[in-house]
Amino acid sequence: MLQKNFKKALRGVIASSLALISGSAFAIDLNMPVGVTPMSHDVYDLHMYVFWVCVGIGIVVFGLMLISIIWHRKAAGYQPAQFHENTAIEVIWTIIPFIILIALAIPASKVLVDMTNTSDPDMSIKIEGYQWKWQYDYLQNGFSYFSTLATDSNAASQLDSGINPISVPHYLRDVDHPMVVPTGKKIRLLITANDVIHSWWVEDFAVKVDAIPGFVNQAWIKVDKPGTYRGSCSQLCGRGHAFMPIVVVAESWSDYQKWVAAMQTSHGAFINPATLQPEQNGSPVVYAPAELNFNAPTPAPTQATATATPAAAPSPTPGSAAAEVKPAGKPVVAGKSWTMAVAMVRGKQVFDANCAACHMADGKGNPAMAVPAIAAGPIPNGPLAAHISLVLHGKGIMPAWGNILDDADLAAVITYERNSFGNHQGDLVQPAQIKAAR
Ligand code: HEC
Ligand SMILES: [Cu+2]
Repeated sequence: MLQKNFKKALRGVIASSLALISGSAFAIDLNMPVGVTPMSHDVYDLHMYVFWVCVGIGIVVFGLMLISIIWHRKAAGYQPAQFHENTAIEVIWTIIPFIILIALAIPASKVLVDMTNTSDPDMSIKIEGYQWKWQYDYLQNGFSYFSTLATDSNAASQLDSGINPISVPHYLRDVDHPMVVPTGKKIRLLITANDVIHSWWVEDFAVKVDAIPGFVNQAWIKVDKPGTYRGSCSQLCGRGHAFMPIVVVAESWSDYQKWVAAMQTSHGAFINPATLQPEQNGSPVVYAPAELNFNAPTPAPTQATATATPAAAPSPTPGSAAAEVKPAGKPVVAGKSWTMAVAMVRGKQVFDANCAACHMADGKGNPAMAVPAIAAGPIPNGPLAAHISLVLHGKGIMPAWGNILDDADLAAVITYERNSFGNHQGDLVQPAQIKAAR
């Protein structure tokens, strides 16, 4: 019986492996990818060079062995030659490997030195790892944003979601807001982490650099051709390690500039709530220009609208990147006040990106993890000050969001919690209130 089951299982495994091979594996290169940056080309060339040196050594060594074993075998009557303690041979087989090692070390060191040469970049992007997402900070442009797992991947990855991951394009390899870079420019990456060690790895760039709290590691890229490049965190960083993919969109300098301008405009629009009155023209408010679609250069699937969860936020335009743009260190937003509609839209996005993992998208909490519900919860329906304080400072496994989100995001998410999931507190929290409560 057991044997029968085992055979059946084995047949299944073999059949599915064969299907895999015949389906796609021939399309999969067995070699390492050539990549799209000068660094990745150098790494690839180095790899090929070392590979051919190894092939040469293999041919010589196994060739000699084969000749001895097959043609000079004892059974064929050969007498072994005697060259014990032959100085000449010993010197030769010491010198040859030594020369080979030098011949490998010189080009390898050259590539290594090039890799660390981050001097004189055209621009710098700070990349910060969080449990479990990435933050991209465009240092010269004054904005930053979080890049979290795409909502369709997230939904499919939930226990008993009933969604077949195979039906999700780029399952666990897609994000809501990719990192966007221009092609043909030298970009310095400053890589660090906020909580535990992560590692930023994009194969096509030949960049795999540890993100360590308190240290800033460096790498650089110069992407040859426009496209979407995918990577992942490559340092086991906790429960959500598999759920913090990396997506980099490379586009031409002019497209990139348009994107930057859109980010800045939307950010500017955001801090001026007067332009965002939902009542204007009687039409539903559009919080971000259409071209602000983060996935713009790749008209490919899903993500532009992925944040459009069917929940009850009054937002017809979920692509509103504006909502997650942070005012890089400058508390521009803090002095301004905003309207309920603006706060609620942004609050929903902040909630879905940061809080839904534990409190669930429907606000019902997760009893298995001892995460309380926001719906009808005592704190979201109690005094505001206690609510703000809990979110700012955390408690137990509830993170201290004061260190992670800015005043505007916090004000928005707290407003959202107090007025969603059946809670009707009616308060509209202003960024200034968060600032005061810090
Ligand atoms: C890692 C899981 C986790 C995440 C992510 C998380 N929370 Fe919590 N949260 C908790 C836990 C656990 C508690 C219960 C804390 C306690 O009382 O010990 C909690 C409690 C709360 C409460 C009090 C609920 C009540 O009535 O008791 C609020 C409000 C809250 N969280 C807001 C947020 C907000 C806002 C975010 C996102 C910015 C967030 N949480 C993200 C785990 C999480
Ligand atoms: Cu990680």
